[in-house]
Amino acid sequence: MSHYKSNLRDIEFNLFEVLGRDEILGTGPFAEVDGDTAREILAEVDRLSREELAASYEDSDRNPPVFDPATNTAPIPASFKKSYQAWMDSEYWRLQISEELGGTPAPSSLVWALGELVLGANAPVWMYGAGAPFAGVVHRNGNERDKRIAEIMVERQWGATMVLTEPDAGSDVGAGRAKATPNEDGSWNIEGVKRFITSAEHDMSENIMHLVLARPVGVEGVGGPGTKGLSLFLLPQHHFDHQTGELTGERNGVYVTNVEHKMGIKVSNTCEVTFGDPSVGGGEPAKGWLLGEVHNGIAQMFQVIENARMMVGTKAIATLSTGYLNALDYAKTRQQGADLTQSGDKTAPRVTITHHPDVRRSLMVQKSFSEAMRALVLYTASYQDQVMLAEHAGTTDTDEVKLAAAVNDLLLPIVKGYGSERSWVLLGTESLQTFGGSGFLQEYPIEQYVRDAKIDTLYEGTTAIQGQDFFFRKIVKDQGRALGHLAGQVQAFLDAEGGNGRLKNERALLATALEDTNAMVGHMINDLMSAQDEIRNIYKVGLNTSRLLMALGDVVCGWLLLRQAEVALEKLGGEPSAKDKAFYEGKVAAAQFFAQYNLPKISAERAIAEATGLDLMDLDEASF
Ligand code: ST9
Ligand code: FAD
Repeated sequence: MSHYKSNLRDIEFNLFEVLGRDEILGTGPFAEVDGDTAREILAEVDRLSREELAASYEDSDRNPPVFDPATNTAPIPASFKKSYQAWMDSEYWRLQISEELGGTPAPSSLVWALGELVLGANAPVWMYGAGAPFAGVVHRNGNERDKRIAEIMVERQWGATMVLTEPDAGSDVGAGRAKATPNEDGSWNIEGVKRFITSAEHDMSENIMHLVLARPVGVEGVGGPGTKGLSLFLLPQHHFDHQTGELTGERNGVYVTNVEHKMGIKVSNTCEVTFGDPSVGGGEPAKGWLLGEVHNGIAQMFQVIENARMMVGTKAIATLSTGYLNALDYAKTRQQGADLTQSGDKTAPRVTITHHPDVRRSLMVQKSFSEAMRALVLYTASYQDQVMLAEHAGTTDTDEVKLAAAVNDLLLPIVKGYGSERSWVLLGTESLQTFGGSGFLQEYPIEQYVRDAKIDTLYEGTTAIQGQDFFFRKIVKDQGRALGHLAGQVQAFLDAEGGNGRLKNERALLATALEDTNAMVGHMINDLMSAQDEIRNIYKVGLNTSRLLMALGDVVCGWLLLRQAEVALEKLGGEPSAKDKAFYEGKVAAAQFFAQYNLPKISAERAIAEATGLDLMDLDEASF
């Protein structure tokens, strides 16, 4: 039986009943994918995920790849290879790339809906299979040479990596020391050691293209300090003919010199990569090409990072959803204790644990958060759809499209930072807990979910980095434009009458939560302004950036659920089937629960933010 329990009904509810994606499917850049095709694809990827992709989830955790230092390889277990091949053979990864690269473009919202299914079933399949979207970034930023390389990457289904991190440069990417020196033929030699590089070694494609940040040396005007001095180089594992793609038989001096032993996602090789070290491998130089022949590495790499942050948030949320549905199944059959109303009667019949108030609370916590965060992912993706449509129409310069791009940027740290924190915590405190002691066993998938989801709060920028990105870049630097738009959307919902009867109380809770978060933002901006006179006041801001991220995440999620509840209430007013009736009632219940049990906590967060002083920063380190 599959470990993976998907929620296709809710995915379709989001896409078609709430976000109205039928309106854009089959049009413009998405001409090839109309609404019916999208539904067929969803059904097939759902099946594929639950069956072939999920099949190796457990085995590849228990029998992960082993690094062989003699050959610098870490072969992938056969079970996982089968899942990977099933995904590649399905060709659905082509929905993520442009027609020029052999793709069939689909709206981002459909892509991330499919992403949820694949990532929930076996996330490393999606990651190893990301060569084509990586090629998309190469194509978009490349010159003629790079565009051909991108085509080859897709034609030959090469793997690809993003190579930023070094032992002394994690969150602080700008501290990277890997250096690049130019060769006379226009190529560059890279030297240095990178750490924690996902998918840098495996035996599932004939070649791997590394997208590497390194600092040019010996060239006037480039390669200064910090992130802005980094350039992006394309380094293949094996050299190849840049026209035909045929491997030349020459190895490039890019070697994996270690594979980490990890808590989770063990089949996803996390590699130390050594570039151009004469004592490693065959001692070849590590030769690469400057992407687009422009020194703009960090901005180019952020095109990959933005996609990867969306991926990580979606992975986390997908895992919480399957964790919840597994817990729900278990709770429906596990009998333990009598109903609380009969607790005095020792002969009372035993009931399933779904009868116990605390289990019900826990299940609804899981349901409401996983559905809220699915809504968050797909709502965010709907802004990406808008940008894609504009790119196709050549109208990206309009204020409306610029705003859509900014709103997407604002929402990304919520998807990644809030999504991963809430998911990882709830998988442990609620989903695993529902199983009692059995949750701790490897017989059930939850303990692996907990281990596999922890990474999501760490890579692609830790939660602290997401909080800072959210406040300093996405709110302050943006001068509050995107945030103003989002808050305006919530306010417009509150001002309208929809669902006002049954959801009256919850709408009032949302209004208070919005007011609280507005006040938090205002307070933090005042602290920031006051830092112009007293620089240490910026610490007060730093003490609250993660808090604000989580609070605003709750507001957006609360609002999205209430918006869904409004749609559900409308449907309930018609004549839904019994199955749909239960589904829509569940939507209303989840929205009410989320508002009643979470939103009031934001007032406390506001009080904490407003009371923030400098005591913590004044405390001597010795007193910790
Ligand atoms: C990692 C990988 O952890 C984990 C999983 C890998 C799985 C791989 C496979 C799946 C991926 C699939 C991808 C396929 C690709 C598909 C693409 C399809 C379309 N937004 O604030 P400043 C830029 S990898 C955009 O001064 P600092 C911007 O250019 C490791 N751009 O920063 C800016 O210039 P300007 C991940 C942004 O103080 C410039 O950076 N590691 C953003 O110098 C400088 O900005 C991390 O994530 C943004 N949000 O450096 C590092 N932010 O301002 C985490 C910055 O002029 N650390 N830029 O526009 C950080 O993010 C730091 O904040 C820092 C700070 C490094 C940016
Ligand atoms: P550090 O930056 O040392 O952070 C330590 C702690 O300090 C964290 O809690 C952090 O939040 C906090 N902190 C650091 N700086 C600040 C600050 N300025 N303000 C507040 N708090 C701060 N990298 C790649 O380039 N490519 C990959 O494919 C890749 N895959 C990975 C796969 C795995 C399994 C892992 C574990 C990592 C991967 N990484 C990859 C690296 C990953 O992106 C980094 O681990 C991450 O960015 C954090 O860096 P660090 O581990 O050095 O932690």
